[in-house]
Amino acid sequence: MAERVREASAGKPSRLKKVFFITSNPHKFSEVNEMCAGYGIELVHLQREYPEVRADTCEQVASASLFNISKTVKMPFIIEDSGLFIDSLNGFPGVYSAWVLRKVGLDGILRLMRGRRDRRAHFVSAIGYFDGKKAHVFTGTVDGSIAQEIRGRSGFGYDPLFIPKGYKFTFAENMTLKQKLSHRKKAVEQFLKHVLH
Ligand code: ITT
Repeated sequence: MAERVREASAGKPSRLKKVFFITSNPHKFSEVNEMCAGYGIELVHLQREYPEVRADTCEQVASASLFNISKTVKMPFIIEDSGLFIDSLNGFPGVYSAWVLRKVGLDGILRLMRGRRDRRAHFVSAIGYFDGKKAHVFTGTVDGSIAQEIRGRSGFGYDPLFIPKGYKFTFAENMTLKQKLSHRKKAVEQFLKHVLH
């Protein structure tokens, strides 16, 4: 991992604050990169997976990942752990969101939700930031509900099922809404506030 960071950073100008974003998910990278644009941060994508611990919350997963990765990577980097928590399923799929989507897909979630009147859910994003010395975690959440069927084609993951509270469209039907309200946007705002203080 440390070797890859060194390779990725070789020969780049250093006027902007350079922060690596270690994630296997290109959608996460492009969303966060867009949000950081214009704030003097050069986000460099390091597209790779890293082992995640089992825990109940995204904050705990992000903290443990920061701790583990910072044993070998000493340059500033962020990681993000996120997930969809459905109230009537006791928070499932939660921290297992990526795995569950791969295994059962959006249809699997809709099957689990069949006949349920309480469709409330929320997304959580926990951004872990290692500044070269210390670890920090910033979180954001957005409340909403699970649609009755798959709606929209934009975005990624559970976007076609998630209707933010107070609106009628899913995130996948209205990306402007997602850019304005998302859990990730709120976590990135906290991160930027810290970095730019
Ligand atoms: P990395 O761990 O490599 O960053 P990942 O996709 O495996 O990538 P997570 O373990 O944090 O990331 O899983 C989060 C999953 O939650 C993600 O794969 C989506 O299925 C879902 N998710 C998170 N944020 C989302 C969003 O903004 N819109 C839709 N689904 C989202």
